[in-house]
Amino acid sequence: KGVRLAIVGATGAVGQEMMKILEEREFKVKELICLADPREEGNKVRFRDEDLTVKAANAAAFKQADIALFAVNTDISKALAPLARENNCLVIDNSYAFRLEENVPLVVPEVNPEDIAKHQGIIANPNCSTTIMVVALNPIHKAARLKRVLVSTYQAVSGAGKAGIDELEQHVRAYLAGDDIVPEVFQHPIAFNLIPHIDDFLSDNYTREEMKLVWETRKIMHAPDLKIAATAVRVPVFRSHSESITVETELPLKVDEVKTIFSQAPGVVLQDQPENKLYPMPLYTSNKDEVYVGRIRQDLSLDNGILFWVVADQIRKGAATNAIQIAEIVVNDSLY
Ligand code: 11C
Repeated sequence: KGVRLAIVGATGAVGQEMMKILEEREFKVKELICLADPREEGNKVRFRDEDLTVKAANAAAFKQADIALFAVNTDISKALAPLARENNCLVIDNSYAFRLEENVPLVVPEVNPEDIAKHQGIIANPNCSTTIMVVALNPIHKAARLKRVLVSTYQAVSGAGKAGIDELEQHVRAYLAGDDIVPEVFQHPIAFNLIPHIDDFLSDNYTREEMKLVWETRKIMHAPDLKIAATAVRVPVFRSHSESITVETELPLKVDEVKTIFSQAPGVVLQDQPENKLYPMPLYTSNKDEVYVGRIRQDLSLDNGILFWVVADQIRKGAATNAIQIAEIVVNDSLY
């Protein structure tokens, strides 16, 4: 009983997290097929107290699978997804490759689960900072209609994978030892610094990471005209992205109403007791699946404006958990 599930990129940070979450959520897997780069073929990965052998991601491997969770970069997704499709394997892709394609649903289950049924063989998982933001924006949109969103992100180094984690550690050690720092993963030294540059700069001086927050949010929320502008910043935090968000709504909202909305919203944990120094922080949201919201305030500069602070584990809810939530709906509703 269960599905034959492949993970493409099973040895990477997101792939490994997916395996943990499949165990935790007792996902009904008949067979787990762990796929990676041919150079990793034969390596072992642990799943449910068993050592599974990593195989190369090729046509024969996809033939054995009903669903494949892709946790690889955009180029590899573009190369391998057609191979999976030719072999009747449904792709749930975590990369940027297909997110904006018309026939590819871009899904956050708390926001637009109904889009899953429209898939034509590929379902896309959004960028981590987008996923985290829309879980918090959607209940506000439902209650008072969003007119405008301004967001600044504070993104953990693990957004750049294991290499990003290693680089922060190395830079901290080198900085404290007074040694030279040679950035490789990031554009500048990341220890004790902030870098307002994630992904490439585009023609209008926004980065692609900033524009993903615009394009992907509009698609997920079915709000093509929503006004959004973003600044994305890399911070020396290992895990969990944070976001400072200001929204303008059509209908007025009081802070207490917003607290009630967040306390009832799916996937959200309200943490807003300034008097007890309680607000979301990345050290404490890591390894959790929920999106934490706090510091809710009325905007002093705007009618119908609300400010809040959002933090969530971007490897879990921002990537692995969201993909597995999508897979759960696919399996429950027999959509593969
Ligand atoms: C980061 N958000 O923190 C990026 C990583 O489109 O899936 C994920 C990029 C993406 O660096």
